[in-house]
Amino acid sequence: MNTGINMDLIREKAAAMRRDCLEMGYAAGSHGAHFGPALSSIEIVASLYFGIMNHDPQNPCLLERDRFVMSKGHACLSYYAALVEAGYLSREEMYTFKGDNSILSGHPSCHVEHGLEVATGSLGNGFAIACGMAKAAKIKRETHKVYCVLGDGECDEGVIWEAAMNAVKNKLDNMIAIIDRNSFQLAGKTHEIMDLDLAAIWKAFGWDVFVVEDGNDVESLLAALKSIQQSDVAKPHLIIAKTVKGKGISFMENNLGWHAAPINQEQYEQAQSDLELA
Ligand SMILES: Cc1ncc(C[n+]2csc(CCOP(=O)(O)OP(=O)(O)O)c2C)c(N)n1
Repeated sequence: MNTGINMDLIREKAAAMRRDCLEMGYAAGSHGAHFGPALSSIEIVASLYFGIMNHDPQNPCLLERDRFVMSKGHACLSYYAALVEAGYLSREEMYTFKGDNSILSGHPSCHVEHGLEVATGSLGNGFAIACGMAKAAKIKRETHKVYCVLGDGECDEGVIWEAAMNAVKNKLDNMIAIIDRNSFQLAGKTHEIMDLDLAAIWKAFGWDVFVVEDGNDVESLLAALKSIQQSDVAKPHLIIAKTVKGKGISFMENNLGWHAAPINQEQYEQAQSDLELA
């Protein structure tokens, strides 16, 4: 359970999570991995798991636990890495990523006993499910929160906006969405594919919107997340966190070629030394 916020701990966990992502992606061999989308989201996921969320790895099914949904399911490496660092998954399990019979598939499947709440990967659906979970909590008068990470390109999906409207109608102030605004999607730069003013649109839909200029900075993220925790605004909350796709590994940063790819030994060694230096 979280009793207070330790910024150094979150930074240490974030650094460990980056190394875990690299290890898992390398272990997946020719299957490759979505390195870029995971690396941009590391500080967001680390801040939630090690600074904000009420959860207990010893009791993964605790009714009062805050729920986490990785709606951009292809970025599951950062989610799995947080679960490893928190103790929901063993290191042995970590190295089974994408292997036969592994619970750690290329997109998350549902294994609540390991902290995996919701199967995601079809973009937009995770967010809609998260809004449904927040509504269910309201109906049952449960006090936990639902935290959901989504991609900026994911906001092109129609289901996002159906769920966003519904969340406002139902005053789901227990719903906190965080957009990993890395400005890239699968096939190009997000603004070239669909040039959306995300802050303006989400505000127009009725959400309580925060913009974090450096979403790879733990302190900035925590400031926004803490003010949401203390807020009495009867609206669902959204953080738009501006991040760097591939953050932390020099040749992956802002490089669309690393949205998803296998990594060879030479690249792995370069990435290792980047992460050691970071
Ligand atoms: C419904 C649906 N359509 C298409 C895809 C294929 N797809 C996987 S990742 C991706 C891009 C997502 O971009 P973004 O949300 O910006 O996330 P990023 O990878 O940049 O973090 C797409 C289109 C999908 N997973 N689901």
